[in-house]
Amino acid sequence: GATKASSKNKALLYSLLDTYIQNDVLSIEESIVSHVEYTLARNRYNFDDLEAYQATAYSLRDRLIQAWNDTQQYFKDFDPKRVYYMSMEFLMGRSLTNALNNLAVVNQYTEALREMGYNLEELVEQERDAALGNGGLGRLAACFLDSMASLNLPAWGYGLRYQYGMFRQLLVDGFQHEQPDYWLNFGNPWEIERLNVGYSIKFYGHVSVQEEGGRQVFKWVPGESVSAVAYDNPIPGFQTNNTINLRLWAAKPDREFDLQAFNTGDYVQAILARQRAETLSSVLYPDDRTYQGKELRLKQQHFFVSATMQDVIRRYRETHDDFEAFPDKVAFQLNDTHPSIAVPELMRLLMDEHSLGWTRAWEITSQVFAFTNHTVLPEALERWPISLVQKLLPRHMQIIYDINWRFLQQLREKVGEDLELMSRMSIIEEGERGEKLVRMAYLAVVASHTVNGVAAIHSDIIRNSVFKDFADLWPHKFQNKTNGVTPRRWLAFCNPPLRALISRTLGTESWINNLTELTALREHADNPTFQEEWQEVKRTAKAAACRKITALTGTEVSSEAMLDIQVKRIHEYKRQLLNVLGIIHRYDALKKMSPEERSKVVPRVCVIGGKAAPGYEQAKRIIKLITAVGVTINGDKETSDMLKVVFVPDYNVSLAEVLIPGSDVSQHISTAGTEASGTGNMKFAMNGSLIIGTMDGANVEIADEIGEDNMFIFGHRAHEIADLRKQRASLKPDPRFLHVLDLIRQGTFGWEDFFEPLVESITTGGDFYLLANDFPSYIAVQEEVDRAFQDKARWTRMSINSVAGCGWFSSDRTISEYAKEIWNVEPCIVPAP
Ligand code: IMP
Ligand code: B1N
Repeated sequence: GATKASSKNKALLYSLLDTYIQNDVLSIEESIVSHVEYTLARNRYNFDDLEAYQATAYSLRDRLIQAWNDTQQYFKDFDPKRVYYMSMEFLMGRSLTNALNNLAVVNQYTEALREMGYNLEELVEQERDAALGNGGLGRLAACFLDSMASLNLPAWGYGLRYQYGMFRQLLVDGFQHEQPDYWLNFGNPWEIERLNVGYSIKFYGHVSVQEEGGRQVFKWVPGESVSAVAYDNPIPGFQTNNTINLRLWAAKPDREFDLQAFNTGDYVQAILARQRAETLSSVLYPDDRTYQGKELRLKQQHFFVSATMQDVIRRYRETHDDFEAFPDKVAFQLNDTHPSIAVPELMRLLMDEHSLGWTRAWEITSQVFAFTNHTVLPEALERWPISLVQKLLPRHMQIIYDINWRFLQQLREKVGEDLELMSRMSIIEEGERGEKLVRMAYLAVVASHTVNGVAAIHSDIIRNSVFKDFADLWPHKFQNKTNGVTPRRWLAFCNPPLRALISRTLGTESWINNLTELTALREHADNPTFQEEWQEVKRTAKAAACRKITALTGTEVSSEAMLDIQVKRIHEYKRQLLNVLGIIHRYDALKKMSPEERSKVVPRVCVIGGKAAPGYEQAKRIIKLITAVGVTINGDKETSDMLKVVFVPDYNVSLAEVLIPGSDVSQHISTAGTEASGTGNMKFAMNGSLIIGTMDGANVEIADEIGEDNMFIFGHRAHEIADLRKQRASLKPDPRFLHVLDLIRQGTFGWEDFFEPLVESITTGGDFYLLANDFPSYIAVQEEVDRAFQDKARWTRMSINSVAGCGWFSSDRTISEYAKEIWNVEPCIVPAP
């Protein structure tokens, strides 16, 4: 039995660890070496870089755990309203540099490792990225955690602990190959396994109804059950002791569920069947923006959501006897519709497990959820077939029908018998061929007290088209929360020379927590000495980026040339193809010049990187086109001093941290109205890289903040797009556009048959993303870019003004808005130890 609390020597227990963790160099050395010896069981006088990295990570983890424990203890005692950020994706990247900087121990660790014979910068490279996300949506969740910790909010993240993260992209002959990302190969020193925190998650089976005391009681008899086990990941804030938690769930065989299976005789088969439960959380779906309707994906969603709801209810119930205060203590943010099955799950738990009636359960449910929409592309909207939901989650299907029925009643009372409107707004869609579907976005809208888009233009589109009927019904529900990025990872930690220059100039580091202070840089924008220092910072970062590019691609790139980068998921709407067409046009123009003319051209290195969803044929063709164009252009001695084209493989968070600070310009050129926000644009601007962009997503607000004359804006505006699409068939494209297509067709880059579907997609009435329409202004703005680059003072001023105008795009600003205007949560500052 456990020792009674009263017989424990509390005074001794409390004092024992008081002096354990100290941050002088010797203590750090001792802590690293003790992890080498006792955690890794290696010789303390013989360990390699990987082990040195791991021991360093464990040593830091001790420090994180201390702050984490203090924080959780304080939250528990103080019992503030908490927010839970629910996301199927968290694209965390590496943790070492982030932890060192946040705990303010970079110098001590650098020195400790140096004395022991190791180089911190090399150890950093040993860490695998935690790539539990596809792109912007997952990285946004990671930036939000950073801001929630730094703003001392009582917040937690909840997600899934995939064993295979985003695939590793390999290029073979210029074609994308996908390789498994088994990132846990050498363990994960940052996480804390909580084998004691586990919940049973049910699937399949049927629902039985019983009368109990004049009340109908629903009992879900599952056909399958797996266990969810918690893995906690401490998230430190910057210059605060507050350390919040990212709790990720992993599937394990359920302890009790299938005992009968063992009585049938085949013991080994029964064990193997149990073991298969673990596959549930094993892999991240690598598709962003194409909904596939896979059963395993819905299973993952329910698994994640059910574990989270049970955990939050359990925590709440530790300090509350009933659910009256639940909405005052709990806020859930749904990161897109992926966790929206949480709505019927919370209803089920409140009604079936905690005996609340429908009305009270709905009052509570509709006060705790808020929902963020991240895309308006119709192919991304989740719509689960009723037959699948019915089979996998029979009780949830009943609840969804009930929610819908009551919603439609309410609608009828308000607007009368408008059948057309009711079928338009119904959560259940009568699909083609009689197949009914659950519109998850509508379920989320109906149940949430607040719905938000992720940039001003996107929130307008939501209100005026995607959710127009709902916005008319409930105008107060709809808000905008423009995305942001953490200025720690994306400026201060990835670009130390720029951090130093800014801090020296402003005489303080307070801008890191209060990014609008950067506007003070404007007054230095034309100062020649400051410009010199600014250029020197860029040279350093650019040299590092160029070294990385050469290491990854084998192509020598000069850091004298303009470094032009487009890195993001490969997608037709993001128009990497427009970039390639522009490059081909540039090449063609170079070829037609005299050597004399050519020598006056601004040399350019064009870098494109990003992953294509494995089943997305057109995106994969675009990758091959980029590499094929690169082979031809880079191999052409006549022009290769003036133009290089490289595709960087396996774009991820860590590569972004090197490329972004080094770039001169970056491209964010989606068709207006298609990119909800974009966050890469903010990261580039924050590092003084000038933006070539359309008036789409957050670019619109970037232009407001840093000024259009500090960017290179081109292309048609969102309000023009619908008409242009209607008139596509009658468009006479610019001859230069047609010539570029001819060059591809003629086989200038080989593979002309393989590229035909790409050419086809942007000709003869196709061209859904309007490349032909925007091509002339794209070429014109590129010429403007070249002119600007030749005027060093002008360019540097624009670069300084970019950084100066980035204050609005700190995720601290975004999260403060969420906290005040959606969650109603306040900072809960943990006292210093
Ligand atoms: P929960 O809120 O009970 O789920 O706790 C979250 C985590 O905080 C747990 O895994 C505990 O390790 C930790 N924790 C919970 N209560 C306390 C406490 O009173 N002091 C310190 N840590 C706690
Ligand atoms: O979310 C980002 C935005 O900045 C981007 O503009 C937006 O495209 C991105 C299904 C998605 N929208 N939808 C997804 C991801 C995974 C998936 O399975 C959709 N990602 C975005 C942050 O707001």
